[in-house]
Amino acid sequence: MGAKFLGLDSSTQSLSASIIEVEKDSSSRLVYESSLNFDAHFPNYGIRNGVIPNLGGVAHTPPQVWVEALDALLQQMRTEGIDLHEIAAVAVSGQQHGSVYLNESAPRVLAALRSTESLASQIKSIYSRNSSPIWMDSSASEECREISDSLGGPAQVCELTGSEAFERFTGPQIRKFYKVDPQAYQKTAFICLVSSFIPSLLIGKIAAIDPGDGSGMNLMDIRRKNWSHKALDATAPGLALKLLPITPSDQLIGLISPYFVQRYGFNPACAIAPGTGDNPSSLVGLGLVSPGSIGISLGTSDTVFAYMSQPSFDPSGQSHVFGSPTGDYMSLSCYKNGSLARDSVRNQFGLSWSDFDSILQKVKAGNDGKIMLPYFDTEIIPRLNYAEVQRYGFDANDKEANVKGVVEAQMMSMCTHSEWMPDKPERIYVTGGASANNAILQCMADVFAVPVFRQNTTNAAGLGAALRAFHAYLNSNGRRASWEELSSPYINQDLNSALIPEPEAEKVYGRLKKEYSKQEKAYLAKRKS
Ligand code: ADP
Ligand code: XUL
Repeated sequence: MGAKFLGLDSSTQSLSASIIEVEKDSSSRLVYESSLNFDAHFPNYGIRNGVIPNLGGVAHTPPQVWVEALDALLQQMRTEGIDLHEIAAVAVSGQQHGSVYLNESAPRVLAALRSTESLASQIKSIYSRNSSPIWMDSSASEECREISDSLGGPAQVCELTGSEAFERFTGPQIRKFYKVDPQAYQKTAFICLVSSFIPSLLIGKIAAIDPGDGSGMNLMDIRRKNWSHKALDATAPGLALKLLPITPSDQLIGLISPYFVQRYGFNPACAIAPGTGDNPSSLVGLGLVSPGSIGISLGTSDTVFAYMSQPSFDPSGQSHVFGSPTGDYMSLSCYKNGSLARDSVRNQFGLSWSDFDSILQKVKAGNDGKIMLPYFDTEIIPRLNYAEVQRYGFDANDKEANVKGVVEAQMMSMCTHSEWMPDKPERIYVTGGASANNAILQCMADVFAVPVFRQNTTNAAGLGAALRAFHAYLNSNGRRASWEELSSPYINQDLNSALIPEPEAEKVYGRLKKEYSKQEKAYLAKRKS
C-alpha cells in the first residue's frame, strides 16, 4: 500500500475531502472523495448557499461554519472507516478572497486545543470580527476607488498586484472594515484567508498565505511575490503587522496539531502544505501546468483560467493574473452568475437537472435568435453593481428560451472575454459541480469550438490540494518531481469521452458571439448614460 495525501477544499457551499494514493513510481490515483454541504449540516447559522442571505451587496459567512465543518467532515471520514493515520500530508484549497480576522489570543488558543472538546467551542473567542467577507461581496466600490487613486490609477494597481482593485478582493474589504469599525480593526492581530485559516487550525498556529491566494488581495507584488508595502499603506494603517510573510507553495508549513492526532487518529508526523485558492488548486488538479489548454470551473462561480509562464494582463482590466502553485502564473476570469444563475432558472420552472438537460438538448443552438444577458446577481465580468436580467426576443415565462438562454449567454461571455489570454486553447478541461452536466458541456464545446474534457472527479480543487500536499512532501524530502509527472495520471486524453463541437452549432455561435458582444456593449452604454 502506498502513501496517502489528503486535499481539503473549503469552498463556498461545502467542505470536501479528496485522498490520493501514491505508488512507488510516484504515480497516484484518487481513492476517496466526500463532501459536506454547509446549509444542510449547519442550519442554525441561517446561511443560504453558504452565505448569510439578504445583506444586499454584502456577502459574509460566519467562519465558525467552516470550523464546524472541519470537525464534522473528519468525523464522517472516521465513521466511514477511513484510517487518517495513513495520511502523510494535507493541503487545503479555499474559496478565494474571503478573509478571517483574529485577535491577539489566537496563537495561544490554537496552540492549546484539547481533543476532548470541539474546535468551534474552543476557538469562538479568537475572532476580532464575527463574520468573514467572501468573494461574492460587491460592497467595497468606494474602497476600490480610494486604493486605486492612492496607487496612481487602475492600470498601476494591475501592474503592481496583477489585478485592478476589485470589490471582492481582500485589500478593499480590509479597508472597508478599517473604515466602518476602526476599533475592531485595531484589535485585529492577524488576517487570514480561508486558505490560510483552515491550515492554521491544522497546525495549531497562524499559517502563512501562498502567492496563489495572495494575488487575490490587491496587496501582493505580483512579480516579487511578497507584500507590496505601497499597496498595504494604501489599504489600511498597520496592515503589515497583521500579515505573515508570503510562503512559497512547495514548502511544508508544519506538522498536524496534537488535537487532530488525538481526536481523529492522524499520524503525529503528518505534514501540512501551504493552502491556496480554489482556482490555483484546480489549475494543477486539471493538469494545467504548461501552455495549450484552458480550464473552466462551473462551481458556485464560473471561472476560466490558464497557465502562464509570465504575467500578461487583460487590456480591459476585467480579469486577473494570479500566482500558480507551480511557482509560475495563471490568468483568471471570474463570473458571479455561475451555478446560482443556472439554479435560479431551474428553480423558477421547477425542473430537475435532467429536465434542464433535455431542454438544452432539444432547443437548437442559437435559441432562435433569443439572447439573454444573465445578470441574476451583480456581476464581475462585465463589472455591474446591480442585478438585472436582460432578455431579447423572449420573456421571463418562456421556459425553453430561458434555459437555453442562460447557458448560451454564460458560454458566449466566457468565450469572448477570455480572448485576451495569451494562448489560444486547443482543449478545455472542466471541473465544478455543473461539469457533471453533458448538455452544458456540449454547449461549451460548440461555443468555444474546441473539445471539452472531463475528469473522473468534479472537484479538481480538492484533487489539486492532494497533489500539492504530495508535491510539497516530496520537496521537503529532497525529491523534485515535475508537475507534469504528478498531474499526468488525471489528465483525460481520450477524445472518445470528450464533448466534440458540432459543426452546425459551431457556425451558429460564430455569428451569435458577435451579436452577444454587441448586445452587451449596447446595454452597458445604455446603463452608463
Ligand atoms: P463550490 O465548490 O463553489 O461550492 P460546486 O463546484 O460544488 O460549488 O458546485 C455546486 C453547484 O453545482 C450547485 O450550485 C449546482 O447548481 C451545480 N450542479 C450540481 N449538479 C449539477 C448538474 N447535474 N447540472 C448542472 N449543475 C449542477
Ligand atoms: C475567483 C473567485 C471565485 C472564488 C470562489 O477570483 O472569486 O472563483 O474563488 O470559488
